[in-house]
Amino acid sequence: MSWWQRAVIYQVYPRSFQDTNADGVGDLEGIRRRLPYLKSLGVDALWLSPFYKSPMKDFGYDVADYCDVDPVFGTLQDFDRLLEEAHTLGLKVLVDLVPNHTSSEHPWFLESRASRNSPKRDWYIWKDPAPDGGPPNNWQSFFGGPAWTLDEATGQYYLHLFLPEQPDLNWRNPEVREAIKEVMRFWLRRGVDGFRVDVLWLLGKDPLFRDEPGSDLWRPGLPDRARHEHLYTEDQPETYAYVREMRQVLDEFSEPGRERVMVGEIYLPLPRLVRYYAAGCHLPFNFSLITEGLPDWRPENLARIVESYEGLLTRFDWPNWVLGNHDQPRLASRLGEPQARVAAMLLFTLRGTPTWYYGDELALPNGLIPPEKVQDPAALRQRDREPTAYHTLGRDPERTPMPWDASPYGGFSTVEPWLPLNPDYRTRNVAAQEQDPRSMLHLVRRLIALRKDPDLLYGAYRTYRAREGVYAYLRGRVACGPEPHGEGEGPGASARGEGGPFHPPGPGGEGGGEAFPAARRGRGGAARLGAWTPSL
Ligand code: TEU
Ligand code: CA
Repeated sequence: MSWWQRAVIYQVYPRSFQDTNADGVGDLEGIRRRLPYLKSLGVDALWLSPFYKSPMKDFGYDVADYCDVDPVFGTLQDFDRLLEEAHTLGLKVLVDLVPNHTSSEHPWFLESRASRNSPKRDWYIWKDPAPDGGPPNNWQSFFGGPAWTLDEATGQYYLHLFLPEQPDLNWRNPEVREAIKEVMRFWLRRGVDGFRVDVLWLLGKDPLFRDEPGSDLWRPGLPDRARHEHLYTEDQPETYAYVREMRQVLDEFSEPGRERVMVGEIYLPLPRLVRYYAAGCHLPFNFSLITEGLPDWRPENLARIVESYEGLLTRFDWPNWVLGNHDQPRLASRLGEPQARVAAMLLFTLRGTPTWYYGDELALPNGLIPPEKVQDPAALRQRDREPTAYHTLGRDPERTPMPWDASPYGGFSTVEPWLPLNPDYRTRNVAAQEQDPRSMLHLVRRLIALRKDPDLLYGAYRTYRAREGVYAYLRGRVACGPEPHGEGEGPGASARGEGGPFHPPGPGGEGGGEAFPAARRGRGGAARLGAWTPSL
């Protein structure tokens, strides 16, 4: 077992964690000062969203210099200090790698757009206009509108799957791949433990730039991008080769006990997601609880999700689970606090590495963003279309400042923060929940501690029951045997449940023997029963 298989990963959105220089924006020094909090929560690894030099059109996912820190977040020295202190505390640090696109102000793009003959022209994706002068094809941006912008000076369009200020790099060009691998080496040499790779599933593009076919699923109100299927703009065959190349760089820097890992942001259906394991991605983010579980939080549906994922993994693939991130509405707002607690129990007791989003341990709900305070370009671009509702769109609500205590601005800052604190921050904050043993904070801390139990870390998964408002499952160190005496009327054991052990045995070398014997006899013991009711 490697560290990243035992770890709980905690995502920090640096702008919103802790401000230390009174500019209303969180910074690296703030994260450093809050390391003791993260340590006390019991997490093992931090993933930091981008803190690189950026014009901040997409709050750091538009990188202008991959190898420097944006002044709003601090300096490279601040980063080194944060990393060193995290390591001293036994915390790993993953940084965000944004290889699909740069900022339009990155020197590479400035050079590329300068002329059609620029040596870096082919570092980005340039195409002549269609015969009518319009965009080269019908590809749509994730943020609405065409994925192509015309550069008047050179008369060609460039591709951007996100904002026009985020031109897509041309991954077919080996120089581009080498440049990004050099960026990886830069941070690996500084000592980072790995990367969360942004939009990994979008790196490859159809070389023929074919139009996307219309989607049957589209209806008014859905984003433009949903007008079309995504046959040619995502999950292309060459993307697997790109992943393999990146993995090789990580392996160059890995030693036994000190693997450097790749966590991949991949929004794909599970059967396509799991192929990224074979390509070399250690942890292709499994968003199925977000995309399929939160909209349909019934026991039967949750069991179905868990079983279909378990059933797709080979014995070399280590599972992982996620409930929230900086692009998704807050867990507590989707489920309400009681079921958010249940969701935490689920996340920390399923098989595989959990990733936790900052603030969810307080059951922090979506923030309320007044129209004039909207920051997210995804929302601002809807302003014309949704003049009365645009401020409820976008991703600001899940990016509000961490409420540390009841002081003005919640201990996040001494000045007005870049986004407002949640209205209830005087009662919902870290200090208040520390005092309350029944708080979500205490629950999450206890769950993270509980997860260190070998049964939960290494044990198999098996559905025990999933019907009539109850989802119960077993976790244990040995392979699953037959159904427990007639109880298996739910969806049943996972597809991987039959036969011999299908995962490495626990540290003591356990293995073999009867599956969940204690549970089957209806007593406590090595196997654990995870179950919940809405009364928690
Ligand atoms: O997100 C990619 C992505 O697909 C999201 O934009 C998602 O579709 C959207 O937020 C709706 O849920 C990554 C980053 O996580 C996001 O913050 C960036 O804006 C985006 O890439 C571009 O780098
Ligand atoms: Ca600051």
